[in-house]
Amino acid sequence: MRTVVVFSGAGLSAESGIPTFRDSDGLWENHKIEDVASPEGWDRDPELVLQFYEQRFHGIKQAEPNIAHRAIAKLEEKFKVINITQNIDDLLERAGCTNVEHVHGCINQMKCERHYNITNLDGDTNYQCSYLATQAKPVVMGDSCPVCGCQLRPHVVWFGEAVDLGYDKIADLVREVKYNDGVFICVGTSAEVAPASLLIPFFSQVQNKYIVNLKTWPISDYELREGPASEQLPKLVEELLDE
Ligand code: BJW
Repeated sequence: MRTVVVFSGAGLSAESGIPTFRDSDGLWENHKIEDVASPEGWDRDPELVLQFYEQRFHGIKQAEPNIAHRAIAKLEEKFKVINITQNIDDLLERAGCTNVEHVHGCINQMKCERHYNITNLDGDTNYQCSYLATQAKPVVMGDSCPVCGCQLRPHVVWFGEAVDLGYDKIADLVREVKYNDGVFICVGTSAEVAPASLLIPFFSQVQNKYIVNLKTWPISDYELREGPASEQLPKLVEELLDE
């Protein structure tokens, strides 16, 4: 079975009413990144950070998957599909996708503020506090970790925090896609944030690769499908299913 890897960003969920980050009217227009998406911001004013994510939690709960999410799920009729998403929403899962990796975390989960890991010289990872659980309602000030008693926070990845990307796994995935005539689709991301953005150069050795975005992309070896994901992805998916 051919493998399709779909790497997505905020543009995929924009037409579900979830704002992107860097477009005009995006989330960073109204919030300073360093205040709401960094460990330093959390140390300064955790209440502000929790309010920001409480709004996001409710916004995501109210949103519905759009045609583009559903088109990705449809690919599973014929392909092994692996979603690597930077989005913290669960719209891919709600559209029916069965294999979704959230590299920047997920709004449906919460963790202890001491969840950060320390990797020793042998490469072993030890969590300061390993508490990680599903959150059915947004975390508020005073919600404390049942393991160590510290404040809880949403399970999202802020600037300066480690991204769980597993380079060995990615290298295996690139090989898998390359050798089973697979496909790499990058949809709705500005690719401004590393290390997730490095997936794009990693997959450049794959033959069938597409960028789906509202705006032109200065990247030569990818086929650009310019326009809203809700128009471009269903078309691309139909083409791939017809091959
Ligand atoms: C459409 C559309 C439609 C619209 N159809 N398309 C220099 C200084 C300091 C740091 C760095 C530095 N250089 C590199 C770094 C590292 C830093 C980084 O990359 N910074 C850059 C900004 C420069 N990265 C990190 O800090 C990462 N961690 C790290 O590097 O750790 C090192 C480490 C190792 C070991 C131990 C410890 C540390 C962490 C990055 C975490 C990013 N987190 C956020 C918030 C997550 C939680 C939340 O959602 O609130 O992730 S930031 C934000 O950006 C979010 C997104 O996932 C991410 C990417 O944004 P995305 O999805 O691309 O959205 P936009 O808005 O940028 O783009 C939308 C796109 O959609 C546009 O192209 C539109 O055209 C398009 N679009 N509508 C199709 N309808």
